[in-house]
Amino acid sequence: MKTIIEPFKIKSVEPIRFTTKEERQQVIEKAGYNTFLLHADDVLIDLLTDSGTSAMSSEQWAGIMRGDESYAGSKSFYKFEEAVKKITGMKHIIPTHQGRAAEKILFFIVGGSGKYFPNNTHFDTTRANIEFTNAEAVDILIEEGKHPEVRADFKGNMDVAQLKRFINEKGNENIPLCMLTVTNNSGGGQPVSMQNIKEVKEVCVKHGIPLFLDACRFAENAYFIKKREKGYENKSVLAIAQEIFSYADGATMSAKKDALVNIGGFLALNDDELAMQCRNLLIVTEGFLTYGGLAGRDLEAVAQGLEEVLDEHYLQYRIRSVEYLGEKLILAGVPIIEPPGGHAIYIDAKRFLPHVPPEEFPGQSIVCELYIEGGIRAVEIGSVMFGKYDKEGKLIPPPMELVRLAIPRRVYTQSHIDYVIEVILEVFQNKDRLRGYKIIYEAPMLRHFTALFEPIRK
Ligand code: P71
Repeated sequence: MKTIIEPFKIKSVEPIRFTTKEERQQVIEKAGYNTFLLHADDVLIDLLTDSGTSAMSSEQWAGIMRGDESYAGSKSFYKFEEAVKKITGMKHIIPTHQGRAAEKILFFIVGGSGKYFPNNTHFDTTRANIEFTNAEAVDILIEEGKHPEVRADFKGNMDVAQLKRFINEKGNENIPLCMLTVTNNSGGGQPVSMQNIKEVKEVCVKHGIPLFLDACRFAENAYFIKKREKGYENKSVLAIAQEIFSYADGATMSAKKDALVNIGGFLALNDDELAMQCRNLLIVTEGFLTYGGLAGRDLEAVAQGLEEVLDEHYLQYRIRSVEYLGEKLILAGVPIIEPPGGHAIYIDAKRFLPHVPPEEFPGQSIVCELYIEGGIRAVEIGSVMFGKYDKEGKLIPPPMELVRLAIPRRVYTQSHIDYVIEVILEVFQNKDRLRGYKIIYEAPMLRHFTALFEPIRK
């Protein structure tokens, strides 16, 4: 087998700025040791997120010029609608400016106190939008998915037996919908199998609960199904994606991931009544029905991106380039979630820094060190992002303490990734020197975006 290469050549480049370690030490201190608060210009390799950071193709840029900016009934909207319908098969396609806007509209309507929303694992914005309505967001992930070192093909699967128990306990009348996040971002970018989607759907049908997808990374999930699930090896990724959506009654999507654009999203629905309610809210908060907070040109770029993301050469390169980073780290003994996920590598901070307890945010410590050592920006997905407090103000940590290295789509080359590996290995060698952090400021919701930290000096 020959090297799997980037299935594109580069037409336009963007310089990255080099800084010294001393500069980075000052800059991160000034940012309160929170990488969200860094100036991107001070970052060399930006692995904060794969969201909105894709490089667009020449065809997408051409679409930007073709964008029809009519307020109502834009030609670009119909192109967008057709592209989304082709994949999702859904009846109502509602554009939104990004994923969380779709979530906000949906949960504002179906949420409220006394309601429960099960998911394999809610991502932070989904959880926040549910909790904002005083409803409860509940994670029902299979046990394997909670153990970084356990290798399994579909660690994003929902625990179906537990879902059944949950429905019996809470009552289906209190569960307006059940969600599946494909791939499971908070759990390591791990895919959900078609078998699991079908089983969850069956349970939902039996109890009259609609099934929704959080579909940000549906193409990566579909590719994993093709590679790992029996019976799908000869199906096209498009056909697999269509089958995934065929089991869903609705979907929220951040187009900033698998639609290969810098901004955009949508809500897709089959239910006429719910769609009408969502559209009414859309007009109040996002914009008219045919643009939903986006420009016509953005809709063009999404339509084109949805076509390109299902190209199997692209997906082969995409999944392989993430796996390449993971393989090299595993080989060097760095603990990561195994197997590598679709859009990111997740360092297991608990095993990387066993001497730093969750209350001292081991993930945040690694994130800061990666920046200081090599100008690499990553993000903590652990007690900073998902930690809660009990009545006594004691931290309730989530099951895993992770550092995510998210790989923007079509942006970095193999030598960028080789450099990232070198920096991680250097930090790993010096891990005993790393110390924990404490929070000195935090917002009441989604605190990770703006929290300020201080190193704990013992
Ligand atoms: C990611 C993001 C973007 C992000 C959000 C919060 C903190 C840091 C980075 C966004 C997702 C997502 C899933 C599964 C919904 C959203 C919201 N992910 N569901 O992973 O991963 O989409 O950003 O377009 O509003 O870095 P949105």
